[in-house]
Amino acid sequence: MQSELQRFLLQYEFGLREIETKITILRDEFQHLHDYNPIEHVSTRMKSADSIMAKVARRGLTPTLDAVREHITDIAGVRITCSFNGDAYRLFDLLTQQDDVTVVQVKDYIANPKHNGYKSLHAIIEVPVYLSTGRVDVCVEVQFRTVAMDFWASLEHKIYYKYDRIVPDELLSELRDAADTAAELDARMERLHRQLHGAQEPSEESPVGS
Ligand code: 0O2
Repeated sequence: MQSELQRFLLQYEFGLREIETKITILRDEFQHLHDYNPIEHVSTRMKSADSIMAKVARRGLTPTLDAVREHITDIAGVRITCSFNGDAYRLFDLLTQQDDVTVVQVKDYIANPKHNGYKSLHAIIEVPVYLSTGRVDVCVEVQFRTVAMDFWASLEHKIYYKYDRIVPDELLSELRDAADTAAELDARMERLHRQLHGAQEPSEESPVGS
């Protein structure tokens, strides 16, 4: 069972590598064509077997690999931190329009921020991986967000876990204020960037599906 699980998880690691390669190609081509890099940094993470199983238990699923494949879509995760919201949407489009990428789900928390102020564009995408035994399609969760929002989210995440998910009201309201400040900074920096590089449509007006 252990080696079966390891082999199963390996497929997701390969899926992660496929997406990383696609992002690297987009970034390098962008740099070459426009002399501009829309990506500040990219990080990847694999969910551990223990946290996959904890999520399976929380959801009351049968602990089988088939159930995990069907229901746990964030085993492989990629986070793309961009300078501006416009870049987040543009990269989302460029990645999801590729022929071998299937979009399973999109949550646009940039256009519709969460109640706590969280802003990020999430996509669950499926990508083929070719093994010696043939093709398998694996899900990868891709998050696109700005540097300012990444800064906010990493602190909020720490606070959330420090307080064991029950954050005091006062701190919640401070976090919401900080999220507004980060969003204002994003909008301001993007305006300045557009002035520098010529007028383009503002990103906040280009949510997914519009
Ligand atoms: P980690 O450690 O980053 O992986 P699901 O994850 O499918 O059970 P959910 O919450 O509906 O359900 O999915 P969603 O909204 O797409 O969020 C998944 C991930 O987005 C989270 O993964 C976080 O990484 C990030 N995220 C979502 N909401 C927030 C938020 O309010 N604050 C911060 N800081 N991050 C958020 P994990 O598994 O929670 O954590």
